[in-house]
Amino acid sequence: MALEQLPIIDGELSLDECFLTISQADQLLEQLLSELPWRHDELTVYGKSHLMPRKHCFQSSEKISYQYSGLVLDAEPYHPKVLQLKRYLEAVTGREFNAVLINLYRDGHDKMGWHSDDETELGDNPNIASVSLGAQRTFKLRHKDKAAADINLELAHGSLLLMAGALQRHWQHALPQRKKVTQPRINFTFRYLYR
Ligand SMILES: O=C(O)CCC(=O)C(=O)O
Ligand SMILES: [Mn+2]
Repeated sequence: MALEQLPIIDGELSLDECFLTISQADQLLEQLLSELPWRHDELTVYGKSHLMPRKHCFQSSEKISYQYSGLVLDAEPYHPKVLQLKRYLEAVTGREFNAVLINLYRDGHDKMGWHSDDETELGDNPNIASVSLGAQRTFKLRHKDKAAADINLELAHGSLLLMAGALQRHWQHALPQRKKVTQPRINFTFRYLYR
């Protein structure tokens, strides 16, 4: 399959629902669920600590750290399968990535709130390649100035969503809870961090 451009204003969005084959996605999910060094960090909100509603890890071949949600994550080396995925993505998209944030949503209670991937280290018009494995979940986008209707995408096992252009400046995204979902989901967001 191929990346298909979705109609959107103020940014670029493309989706390949079958970026990986089901058997590639199955194998990767099973191996990475058990082999990635998942962290379960706490966040402090209004002076109170809470465990985050997901687990995560951050990988790169460079000695970089990523400041995100009030945390500083130091990069761990790539898992060989994650490095392989990065190389495949770079070949398919023609874009370069030097780090990946990997989130584990253990079931439909885990989630991510509204935000843009607009940290300074990502530069002005970041390319963010999002690969999903496991339970299908809804990925929501909303325009910051309400200049367009909200967009809901179903991100399937083995799909690739590419966010590019001015998207992070004009839109926010979120992954809401889906309490009926009992299966885990892994999401990789490959990024390029400038230092
Ligand atoms: O899990 C997802 O699909 C989105 C993750 C995300 O937005 C992020 O890691 O910044
Ligand atoms: Mn994001």
